[in-house]
Amino acid sequence: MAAEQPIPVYTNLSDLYGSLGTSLNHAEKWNSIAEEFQQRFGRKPAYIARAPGRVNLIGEHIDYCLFGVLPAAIERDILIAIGRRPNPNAEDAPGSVVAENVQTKYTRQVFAPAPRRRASVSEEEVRLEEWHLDINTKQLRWESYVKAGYYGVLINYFAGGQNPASVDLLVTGTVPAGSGLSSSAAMVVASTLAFLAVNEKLEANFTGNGPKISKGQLVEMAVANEKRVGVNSGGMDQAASVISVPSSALYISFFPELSASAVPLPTGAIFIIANSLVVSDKAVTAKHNYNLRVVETLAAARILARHLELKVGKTEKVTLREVVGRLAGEVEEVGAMPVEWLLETLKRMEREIECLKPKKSSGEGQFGVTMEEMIEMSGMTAEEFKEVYLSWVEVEATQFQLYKRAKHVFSEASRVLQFRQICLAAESSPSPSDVIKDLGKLMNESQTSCDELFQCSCPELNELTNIAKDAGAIGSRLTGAGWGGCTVSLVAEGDVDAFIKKVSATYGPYKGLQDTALSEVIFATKPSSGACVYKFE
Ligand code: NG1
Repeated sequence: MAAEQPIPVYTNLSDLYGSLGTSLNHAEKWNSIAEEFQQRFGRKPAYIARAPGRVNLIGEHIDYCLFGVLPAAIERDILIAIGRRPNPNAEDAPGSVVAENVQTKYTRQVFAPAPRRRASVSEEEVRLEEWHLDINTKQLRWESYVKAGYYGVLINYFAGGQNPASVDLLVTGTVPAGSGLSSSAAMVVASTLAFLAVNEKLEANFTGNGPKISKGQLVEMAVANEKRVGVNSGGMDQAASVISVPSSALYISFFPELSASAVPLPTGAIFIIANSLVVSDKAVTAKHNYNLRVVETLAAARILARHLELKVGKTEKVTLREVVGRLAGEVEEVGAMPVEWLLETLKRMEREIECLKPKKSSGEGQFGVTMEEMIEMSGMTAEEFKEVYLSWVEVEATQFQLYKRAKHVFSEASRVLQFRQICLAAESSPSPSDVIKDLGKLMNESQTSCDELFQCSCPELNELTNIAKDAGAIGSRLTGAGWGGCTVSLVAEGDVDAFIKKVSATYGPYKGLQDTALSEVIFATKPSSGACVYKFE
C-alpha cells in the first residue's frame, strides 16, 4: 500500500497542518524554525523536512529477524530547515554543509563530503566515483545523524561526477534522544529528505522505476544511512517515520519485502508514553547490547536451520523468519504465508528451539553457550563462522544466549500477529473492554519476555511498567530497543488524568517535576502521519 506512494510535498501550510492530523499546535513550531533560519542565515529556507518519532506498540527486536512489527508515528518530530548557500565562498568545498541546531548544547558544525577517486585508473581518467563523509561511530555526536542522511543522497544521486549544492541547515526537534522513540531514525529520515529536497532529487527516482522516489525507497535509503552511524538496525523506525497515517498503527512486515498496512486502533483506550529517564545510547553500547542481539538471533537461525535440515547458503545470513518460512514450505515468489499458518509454525518453533540449549557447558539454567560451542553447533568452521557472522560487526560476550533470544523472537512475533488480529476484529466485537484487556495482556507478556528472555529491559523500566499497572494501565511495556528509554501503557480513556497523576507521584525520578517538565516525560499520544516536506515558494 502506502510504501509505493510518493513523499508528500506541501506548498501550503493549511494543507500541511491538516495532513498532520494531530492535536498539537504545529503552526508555531514551523513558523519559529523558518524565522530562526532567517535570523541565522539571512534568508528564508527553501524547504523544511519533517520526520516523526515513533512508539512501538508491540514487536520488539524482531524487525531485524524479518518478523512484522506494530508501531505508530507520534506527534513529536524532527524538523530540518534547509536552503542552498546563495554565494558559496570560492574556498567552499562542493556540497559543504553548515549545520546548526536550535538546542544550544548541539554546537554548530561545518563539514563537506570528500570525493573518493579510483586509484586504479590512469590520471586522465580519474573520475569522482564515490563520496566520503567522516562519521564518528565511537562517540555520540548530533551531526552524525545529519551526515548519515546526506551520505545516502551523495552515494545514490551524485555518483556520476555531479556536485551537490552547498547548504545551510537548522535542526529542531521534540523527540527526546536515547529514549526508544526513534529520535535517531527521525533525524536520519529528516536529513535524507532535506538533502534530497534541496538538491532537487525528490522528483527523481534513482532506480528509474517511476517518476518520484517512493516512501518505500526512502525507507530503504534511511535504513542504509542509519547503519553508517554504527547500529545494524532493522527497518521498523524508518518505515514508521515515513509511512504512518494518522489515527492508526502500522503493521510493517519485512518479508518477503517491505510492506505496510494501517491497523485501526480500538476506541476507548489511549497509549501513554512515560520516559524512564535512563538514557540508552544504542550506538555506544551496541557491542554488548543491540548488535550482540542481532548476531545472537542470526546464529540461532543458522543452528535451527541445521537442526531442521533446511537449505542455507554457505555464506547466507539466514534470519529466523526465513527459517520459519523454509520449514513451512513457503514460496517467497508467491508472497508471505497466511497468518494462521505462520502462527502454527511459530508454535512449532517454540518447541524446536530446545536444540539451542548448551550441550556441553552446564550454564546453571542460563542456557548460554560459549563462542566455541556456538560455532560447533552451527556446523561451520571457525573461519567461516567469523567471516559470516562477526566480520561486519563488533560484539563482545562470553556467553551467547541463543535459546532465550529465539524464544523471545518467536513468541513476540506471534503476539504481534494476535494484537493485529484483535485490532482488526475490534469493530465487530460485542465487548470493547474485552478487546482492550486482550491487548493489554499481550503488552504485559511482551514486557516479561523482553525482560527475562531478551534481557533488554532494565530495573527502571521494570519499575515504571509495574507502577503503570498499579496506576490502572491495562498493559504496559518498554518501547524501542530498551535498556532505558520509554514505556508505553494502554489506559482506558476515562482514566488518563488519574493515571498520569499516580505515576508522576510514584516514580522517583518524576518527583518535583511540574507542568511542562512533567508533560515532557509522561504524555498521551495519538498516531500521527509520516514524513513530509514543506517547500517555500
Ligand atoms: P530504537 O532504539 O527505539 O530506535 C531500535 C531499532 C529498531 C528495533 C528496536 C527494537 C534502530 C534505528 N532502531 O529502536 O529497528 O530493532 O530497536 O525493537 O536501531
